[in-house]
Amino acid sequence: MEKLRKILSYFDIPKGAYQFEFISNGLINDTFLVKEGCESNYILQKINTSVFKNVNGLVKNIAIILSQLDHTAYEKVHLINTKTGKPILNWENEIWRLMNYIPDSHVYNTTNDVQIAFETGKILGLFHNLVKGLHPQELEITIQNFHNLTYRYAQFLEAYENASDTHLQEAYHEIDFVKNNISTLLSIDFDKIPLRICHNDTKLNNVLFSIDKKALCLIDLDTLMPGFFLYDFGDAIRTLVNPVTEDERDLSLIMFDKMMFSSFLKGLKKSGLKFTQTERESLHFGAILMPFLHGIRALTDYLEKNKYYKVAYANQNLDRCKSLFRFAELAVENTNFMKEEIQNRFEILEN
Ligand code: GN1
Ligand code: MG
Repeated sequence: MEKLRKILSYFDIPKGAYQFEFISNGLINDTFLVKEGCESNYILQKINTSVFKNVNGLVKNIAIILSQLDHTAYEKVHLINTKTGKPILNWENEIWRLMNYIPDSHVYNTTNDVQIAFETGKILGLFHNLVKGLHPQELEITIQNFHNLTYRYAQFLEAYENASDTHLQEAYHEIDFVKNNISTLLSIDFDKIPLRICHNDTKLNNVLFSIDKKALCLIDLDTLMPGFFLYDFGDAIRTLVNPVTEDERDLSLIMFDKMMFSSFLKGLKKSGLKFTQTERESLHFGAILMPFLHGIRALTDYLEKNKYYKVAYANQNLDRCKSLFRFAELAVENTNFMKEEIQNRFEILEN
């Protein structure tokens, strides 16, 4: 607490009797809600610099994107400068930042509410509409090969080679799942899909909502980078269309909720975002690729004894992998449904 108070004192905010509440949603950075009495005022965050090695690039990207997000229907979370006018604080080799807290805003970790799905589609489309004027190459790469399956597979193979026998036995089925499915997933041709600026972590709990269930904005802008829309599409689908969390252990609870999928599409359509034909044809694949890719990443980290993600218990990464792979299977089963829905709703294309 004393340390947090000290860190906060470097930022350019009014003096106050602030208190700190740890927010446990993120798996990478350390996040705290800064409150004064019952009022929530700020979000204080320590950036994990072993994951985000290019902090200057990350800060630059966020500044570029925030300058594009001016719209009456988009509420921005911005960075609050330090007293010396810097957007981040470098304190004893730690990097900290402070952001405004939008009053009464909150996130959903899971939902089966179709309005939330609609709103998520709408805000994601608005975000993409607002940033599409920028050239993707204007952004720096904050994590190399972040959604590159070839790279993630290579990381997995290395972890597999070096894993303990116990880990290999425990993860036997999941390793098999990777081996059986990897070639199909790697065969997808990205060449004709347009590169866009993507958020690259559009899971449901990175969408901020008001109390009357209106989506306000996307949060967690650390992975803003060039990418394909199917990435953002897939991350939103895997967390919206499945009513349980990504580490759910009861696999029978994992579902592909078609109503939620359609509501998300309706919201996306409402945003007016347009796709090229190849892009439109790639979207359903995002809903398969992203849970698979996150599953491989979780499995790799399990085999490496949890070096990357924060875990609450030793097998949590394996549980995440099982549940993500189960959703990927369900997405495959729903391929035709997804394709038809996407085609029926998005007939107007850009070239
Ligand atoms: C990590 O820390 P958090 O929750 O924002 C990860 C994402 C995953 C997510 C959950 C930089 O994000 O890719 O979707 O966990 N971010 C990074 O699976 O690895
Ligand atoms: Mg994130």
